[in-house]
Amino acid sequence: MAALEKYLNSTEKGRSLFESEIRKIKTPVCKVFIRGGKITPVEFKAAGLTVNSKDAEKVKAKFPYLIEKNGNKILAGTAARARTKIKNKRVAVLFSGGPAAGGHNVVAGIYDMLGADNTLLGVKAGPKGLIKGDLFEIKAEDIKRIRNTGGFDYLGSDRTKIKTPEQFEAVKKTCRDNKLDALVVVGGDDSNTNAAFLAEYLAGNIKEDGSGVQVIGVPKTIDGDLQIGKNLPISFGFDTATKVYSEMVGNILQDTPSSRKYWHFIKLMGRAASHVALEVALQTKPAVALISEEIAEKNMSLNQIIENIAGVVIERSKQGKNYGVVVVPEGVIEFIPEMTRMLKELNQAVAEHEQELENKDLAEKRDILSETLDSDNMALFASLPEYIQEMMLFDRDAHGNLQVSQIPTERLLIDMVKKHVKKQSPDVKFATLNHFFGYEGRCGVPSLFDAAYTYNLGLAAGALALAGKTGYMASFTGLDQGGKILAIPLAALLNVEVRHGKDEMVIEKSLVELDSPAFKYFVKNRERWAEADLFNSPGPRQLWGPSAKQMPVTVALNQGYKTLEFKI
Ligand code: FBP
Repeated sequence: MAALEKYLNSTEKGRSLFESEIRKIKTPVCKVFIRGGKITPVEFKAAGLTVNSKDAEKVKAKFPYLIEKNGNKILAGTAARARTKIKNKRVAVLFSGGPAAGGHNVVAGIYDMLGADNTLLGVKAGPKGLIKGDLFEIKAEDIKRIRNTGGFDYLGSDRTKIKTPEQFEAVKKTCRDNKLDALVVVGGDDSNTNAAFLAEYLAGNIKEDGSGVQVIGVPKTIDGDLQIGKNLPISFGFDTATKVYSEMVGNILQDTPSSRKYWHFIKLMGRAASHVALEVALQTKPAVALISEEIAEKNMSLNQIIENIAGVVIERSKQGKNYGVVVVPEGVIEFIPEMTRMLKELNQAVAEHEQELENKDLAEKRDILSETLDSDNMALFASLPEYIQEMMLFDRDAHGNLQVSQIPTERLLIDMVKKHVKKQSPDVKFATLNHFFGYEGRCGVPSLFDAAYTYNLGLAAGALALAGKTGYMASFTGLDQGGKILAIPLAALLNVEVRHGKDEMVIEKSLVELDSPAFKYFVKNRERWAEADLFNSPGPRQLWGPSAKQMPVTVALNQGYKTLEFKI
């Protein structure tokens, strides 16, 4: 075989030159973990900070063990006074929910913290694997292979919610069968809510000596909606995803004045909150970026949104710029108040008239629905493009609810803006293209920020396991000044929310706040970005060189940092 061919074969299975090089990168480690040049466990002490549930009494009734033991006090990781050897602990780790870059480094961090005297087990395929008892021992050679790599493929993941008594019982059995001392759940708001319930359930009488199994959470989600002010600046995966999207949006922006013929409507992932859209807007400075939380708070109608976008299109056309970029957050539909009202009524009407609607054409269906829907809701429904009306009547989940994330919002906006522009200014050229960037950003090689952030979160989770703590989520903050390790009590984070018509205790999703420095900065500048081409094309995320140490812009602004550079 020719030498080049031989080399090419040797790069199979994640051994491209790039992947081989990134495995060698030494991620920065918070100095609290280093003693004598080696990774060392830390002690956890009260940090003088608290988290406060709005429903503290109800939480206390449901989580007597965790509230009694941890209360609402945040702990800080501090250098241990003496080196104590902890041996023979068995810790398992699982991924839960959608993938996010850096998950493998969480595993590496836990592994390195536990050291050779303890055992780390991997749970295959997320919570489902925990219920089934599908665990395996993680070895040093695996860690070498997965370090700094993207994806969740080493363990796998799923979205099973552990909720029935049988599922909790099965988890208990898995813990006993595998002689577990601790379980680390790497997930978003729902998975960390689940971790709180597991921590309470597994608190006692699990092991032979009558003690419990510790449960520790790690904050993950590209959506960035698991943040707790200064105590948790961001969930991991957000930085990588937004850097990937910013590169792609930046490239498209660079194309617009080059080809001078298209308006691009780009939907960005982020099921509910608009953190991703805001971050990408701050990194790339497009002509328009919608922020769902602003739309909801200002009670904007779909028509107003369309008018605003059309206004920018017409104004730019006057300057000869028949091109531009509109950034659209994935979840925007559910934040338009009149839309949510209409969809609620539509869901009920479709369920009531299920049989009548069958085998009818769209006009006939509208007639049937108009007898039930309120006139405003009916008018809004009828104003939507017909393919969207069809989708809204057919694409439903097992509970009969519309799968809003399936709606091609970017196409809907294009069609409605087109109609509006044609009516207002028939001579304006408005050629469009639509895109959806989502899966492209979840599994790429982690940015240096995410690689370091996740490795330190893994070290923190491992240290919490060694310190015998349960019911905490690991956090890493103070990212402009060397970093600070925190442990946030999970039960105290819970609040009562109505989900699927029932009261549930959950960790609230953190949404974009309109009085946050990041949103204010956006508002201050967006008109200039709409008018003139002031866009950025930030390029691929870099792992070496001056831009490698850049953290998310929204994080730096909201945390009040003076610089974009993370310093660990
Ligand atoms: P997590 O909150 O579980 O991290 O997932 C977030 C997300 O990436 C959203 O942005 C997106 O809407 C969703 O997952 C897509 O889910 P799926 O992987 O089931 O298609």
